[in-house]
Amino acid sequence: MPVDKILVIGSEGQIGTVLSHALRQIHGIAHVVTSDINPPRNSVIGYFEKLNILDGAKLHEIVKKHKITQIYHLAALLSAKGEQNPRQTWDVNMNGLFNVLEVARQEKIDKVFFPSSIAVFGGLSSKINTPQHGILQPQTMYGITKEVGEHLAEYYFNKFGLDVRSIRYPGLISYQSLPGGGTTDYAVDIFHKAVKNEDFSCFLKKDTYLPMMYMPDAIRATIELMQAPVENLSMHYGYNIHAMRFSPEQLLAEIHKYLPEFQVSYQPDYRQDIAASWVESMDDSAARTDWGWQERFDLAAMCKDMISNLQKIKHNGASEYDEKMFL
Ligand code: NAD
Ligand code: AKB
Repeated sequence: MPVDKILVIGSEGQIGTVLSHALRQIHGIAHVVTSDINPPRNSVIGYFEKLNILDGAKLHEIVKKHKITQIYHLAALLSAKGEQNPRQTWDVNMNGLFNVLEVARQEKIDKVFFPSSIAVFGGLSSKINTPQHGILQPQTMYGITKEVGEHLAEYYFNKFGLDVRSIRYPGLISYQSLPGGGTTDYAVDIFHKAVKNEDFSCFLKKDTYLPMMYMPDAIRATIELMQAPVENLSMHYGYNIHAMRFSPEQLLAEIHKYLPEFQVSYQPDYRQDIAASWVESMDDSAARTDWGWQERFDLAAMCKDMISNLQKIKHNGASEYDEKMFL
């Protein structure tokens, strides 16, 4: 039976750190190549290739060298960073994806994963239980690149038969890795401050509702989508998936059950406008029907697990990024 050989691009980020570890557990260390523009945060386990995704020739070389059969393309600039540098965001997010799709087409890659986001919604999109095929009217450069990215993914599937799969992730919460430049990052940072007994200044208003998901659910969703038989998939652009919806004040109330002394103040900045443009919950019935998506963590279960894991990390004096902890 042919063996999968996987390339993770953007492996040193919030998702890549955890996803690469999960993929190594499934496929074996020798079958997962990680790559990023930045050097690895951990002592490298397996193969690592330094790669700027804008260098299409180097990407092609890596794909051929390792005989890659599947690509998880995570490298991107996220919403908050994206508004500070829209041109670079367009460049990295669009031309990076284009390079990946082109090499995948030329080298007949079996499957490509491209993460989309709730940032594709905005403007006239309905806010609650937002439909899979509703209005997409992104208000950020990041969201625009995700919407166009979804169209590009579908184009490559229809035109060239390239099996591209995609999920519209909500804000992701993880203890293993820190987020990088997003609007939902407050929901990770708040835990780190709480566990360190430090005050937290929140950049969103206390009643700003956003859809969120715990990282183990997001990783499982990604792997389940990638393992689903292609004939079960009704679309090759971003699947809505939903797990929980909460505001900063609801999150704080849950954290207070474990750490009642924890103090939060609210100083909304430009990220408030980004959050206000996004939806609060999504209709994910297509994902449930097509590949059996089902969340496992709600707000209470996520908070309990986050706090317990961060307390263990604090107690052991280990870095959040020390992958050996999770082996
Ligand atoms: P992140 O910012 O933590 O990680 C992105 C990684 O990409 C970083 O390690 C960075 O060094 C790398 N990178 C940036 N520019 C690069 C380039 N030119 N070449 C190669 N590597 C480059 O982001 P993340 O949270 O891990 O997100 C991964 C993907 O998932 C992104 O496409 C993001 O849009 C999407 N997503 C994330 C979330 C979330 O809440 N984390 C939600 C929705 C969608
Ligand atoms: C961000 O806040 O930019 C990301 C996302 C929801 O896409 N976490």
